[in-house]
Amino acid sequence: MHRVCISSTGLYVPSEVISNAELVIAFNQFADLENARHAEAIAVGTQRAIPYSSVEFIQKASGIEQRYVVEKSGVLDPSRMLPRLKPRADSEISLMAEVAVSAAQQALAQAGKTAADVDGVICAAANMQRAYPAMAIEIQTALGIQGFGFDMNVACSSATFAIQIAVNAVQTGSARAILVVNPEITSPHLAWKDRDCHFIFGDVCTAILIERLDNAQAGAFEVLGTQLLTSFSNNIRNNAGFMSRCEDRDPNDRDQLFYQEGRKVFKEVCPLAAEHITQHLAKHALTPANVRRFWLHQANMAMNQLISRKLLGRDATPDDAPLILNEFANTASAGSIIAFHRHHDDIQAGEVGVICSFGAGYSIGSVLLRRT
Ligand code: CO8
Repeated sequence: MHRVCISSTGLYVPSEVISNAELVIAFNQFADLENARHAEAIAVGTQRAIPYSSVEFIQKASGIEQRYVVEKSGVLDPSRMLPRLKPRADSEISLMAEVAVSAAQQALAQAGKTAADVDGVICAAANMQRAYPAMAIEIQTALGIQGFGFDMNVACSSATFAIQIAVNAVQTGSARAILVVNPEITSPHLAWKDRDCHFIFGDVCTAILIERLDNAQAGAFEVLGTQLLTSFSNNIRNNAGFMSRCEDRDPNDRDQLFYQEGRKVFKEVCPLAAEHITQHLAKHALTPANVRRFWLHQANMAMNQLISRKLLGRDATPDDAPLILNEFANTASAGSIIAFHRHHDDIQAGEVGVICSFGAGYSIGSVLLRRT
């Protein structure tokens, strides 16, 4: 069995940013338009007026200050409220593949590796652009990697679950190195017309190079172990799928996009995640106090504070558990990887850290790392 490490990461950030203020202005204009259009029904009480969103609520409830998106003009157009994406011909690279190639090339360069050193690509994300051919195969080919590629989706835990698969493959020798890419283009799946969730998500792509420790540069993060958990819940859902049109559904039905019971998710997932991490550490004769840094999933600031408090028995500092969601919002499975990407340089040789994701499914994945 080979020892395995995360040798590098890469991050693609879209060039367009939407601040909370811009988002709320567009939403409130949309609410005015809709309420004027349905004024009669609202007056007689057969329809409810759409209430305004507010910057103060968003900031306080989530900690999110802005989000990057692949296209903002369509999102901020109150008569549209979704990104405007140009259709691409089959002969052109698709959007998810393009952003994944960018993040992957960064990861390869950072590790001093080329496509010839890699045997496989796993494209792991909460939403895939199409059913087939697999996004990963297009990414693999665009990067010039000989070997294999496949897609997988475990919502916000897609990245950590893919890390476990990649680690197993490298450990047993079926691959020398695997690139895990997480093109989280969430904006097309977000209900921008729903004030309960219109502020939650942003677009981004992360890449992670997993390889044999004996092939990696000094300073790589050895994977000491991975642990996955799933438990079915309807509290975070998206019913869009290939059967929707056979059900004679309106493609604009609310359940064809992301929807959730945010409060229930908060209450149920926080204890599960804290318990999961504690159990995982115990298997390695460690406790949360032995951990130098937690790179947690980035859905909600208060959620991360609560999980850290359960783990450490005190409030976590930004050094214990850095937050990136103020800048990026929730980027589904990429969130904990962005936190790692941005905040690992100061970890010393021998120190231990934990990447942990949690989200729809429910799904929880933790990756225990030690710097070499
Ligand atoms: N502006 C002003 N008021 C608002 C707004 C708004 N934008 N939104 C809601 N309110 C109101 C509500 O209507 C409610 O009013 P009232 O008390 O009169 O009913 C009040 O504010 C309080 O609302 P909530 O109870 O909903 O507020 P919370 O404090 O619970 O905060 C959160 C809402 C931020 C959503 C919070 O519950 C949360 O973060 N929960 C955790 C959610 C979570 O982590 N979900 C994970 C989802 S991600 C995932 O798993 C991956 C999915 C795949 C990606 C899909 C990509 C699109």
